[in-house]
Amino acid sequence: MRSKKLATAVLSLLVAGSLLFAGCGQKQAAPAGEKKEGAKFTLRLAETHPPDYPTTLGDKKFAELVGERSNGRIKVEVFPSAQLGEEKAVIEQVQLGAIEMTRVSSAPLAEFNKQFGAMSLPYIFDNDEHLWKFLEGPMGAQMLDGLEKSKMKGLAYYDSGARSFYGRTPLKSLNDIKGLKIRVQQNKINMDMMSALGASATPMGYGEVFSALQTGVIDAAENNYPSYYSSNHYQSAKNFILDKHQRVPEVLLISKIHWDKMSDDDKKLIKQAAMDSVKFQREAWAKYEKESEAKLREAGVTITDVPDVKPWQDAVKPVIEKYQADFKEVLDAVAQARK
Ligand code: GTR
Repeated sequence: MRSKKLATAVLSLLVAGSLLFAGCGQKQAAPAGEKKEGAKFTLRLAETHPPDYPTTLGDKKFAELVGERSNGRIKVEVFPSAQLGEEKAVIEQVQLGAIEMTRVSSAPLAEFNKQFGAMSLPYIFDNDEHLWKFLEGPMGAQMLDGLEKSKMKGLAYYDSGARSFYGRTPLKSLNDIKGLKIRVQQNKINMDMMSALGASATPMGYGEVFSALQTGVIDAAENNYPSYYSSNHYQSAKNFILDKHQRVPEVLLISKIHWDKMSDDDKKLIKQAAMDSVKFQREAWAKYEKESEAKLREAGVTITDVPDVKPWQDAVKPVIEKYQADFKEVLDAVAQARK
């Protein structure tokens, strides 16, 4: 399904790339400085989810605010449904400046900027409130800025709820996870987490998971209710266990190459619009999370609650221990946000 999309992605990149600076009467990407002083330009924003998904709704809100506040001078064009490629490839393109913006999960970002790996550590956040207190605190901001080292500039965080396991076979307890082949988001912390749980990790792009579950290449995967539902993974993996092992925030970001070409006023406008889109995105998230849960129950998915996550937390302790020193600064801030 996605390989066809990839071909169209390349095509749309070429087309969009040549149109990008059409407003300034240019055919090629402009050299540094070109976007200064009231320049008219377009920013393409790559999104992996479908048009009605809450992160896409956040992207579109951001686009709307940028359009309004710049009186149509700056256009943000959202490309949903992985039209511009899978997350990992998109991040590479953003680093090169071939795609201007994206909304991605912190998990694939970790392979490009080490600090984001901390966001994949299991059970470091107690609940949403704890996560958001951290994200809105000084370390959250520092991590977004720290992306500059990796040729990107982080603008804001979006909500992504909690991730839990789902599989083709009944999942009633931690024991049922053992021995399974589980698809993970592409980073090394997730690989370690699966070993700690006695499962084997299969990293792959999000778009490949549907057919991998269908054909039995993998036994299970993990995600939040909205992704589990909108990706149709529930059709072949009908067993969901609410272990909530991770809360991995979404990040809205822009290529540093393009960021550096903008005037200070435009940078302010873009940063503010991103931050102002967060409230809308979080509301859209809460709504869609409830709706998707209801639709999954209606579709006959078996949902198992985990009233006590302690055995799960104990099982993944070696992962925290392994990375504790690497992520000390972030983990200290996580602990601080708990108070
Ligand atoms: C979703 C996230 C996506 C993608 C996906 C995955 O929750 O919003 O950006 O990272 O998970 O599992 O690959």
